[in-house]
Amino acid sequence: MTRIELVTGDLTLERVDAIVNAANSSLLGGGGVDGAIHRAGGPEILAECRRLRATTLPDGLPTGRAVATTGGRLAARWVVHTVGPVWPGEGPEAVRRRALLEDAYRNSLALAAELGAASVALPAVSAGVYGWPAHDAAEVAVATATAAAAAPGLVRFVLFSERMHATFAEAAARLGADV
Ligand code: AR6
Repeated sequence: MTRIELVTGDLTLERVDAIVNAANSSLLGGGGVDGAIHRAGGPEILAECRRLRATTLPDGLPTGRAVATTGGRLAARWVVHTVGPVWPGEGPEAVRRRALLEDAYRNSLALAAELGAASVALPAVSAGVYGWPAHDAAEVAVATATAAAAAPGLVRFVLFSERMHATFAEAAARLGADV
């Protein structure tokens, strides 16, 4: 059984086994939560990302996939890096990319479980720089976590603002999810 929690806060301060990074395909850092994780976790995380690029991921991490590194100086033992899709605007392409956002959550949760994490904390992937509308990003996140076949026992969404927290709570209520 997986328990899902919604909290407002800073993901980098989470005392969980693994945190999920909303990265980009390069895995070499960026702004938003990605920048915050590298700043807080220190250079060991980037060094491991560079090793991954030099070995198994020469073309980078495809959208929707997940890969793990050390948590460096973070309380979390692992960072699970995933890449959400960029919002393309309303239309058929949004439907296709929505499936990639589901993949990002599903693959991140499965990888955290495979590593042996009992708890994992996640941000609202794609809902910042990548522009995904918050209400839909929240719905994908909660629906995918609720339905995940493989996930740690505790899945905690750490939302950066009260507004995003309320948006996730509304999505959970719409879905009838137990959070
Ligand atoms: N803790 C929790 N949530 C945070 C934090 C934090 N410390 N900082 C930001 N957020 P974003 P994306 C929220 O832009 O949309 C990067 O440059 C933020 O308010 O971090 O997937 C990457 O390198 C928003 O709700 O990720 C990529 O290039 C959510 O985290 C690109 O941004 C996600 O926003 C990825 O864009």
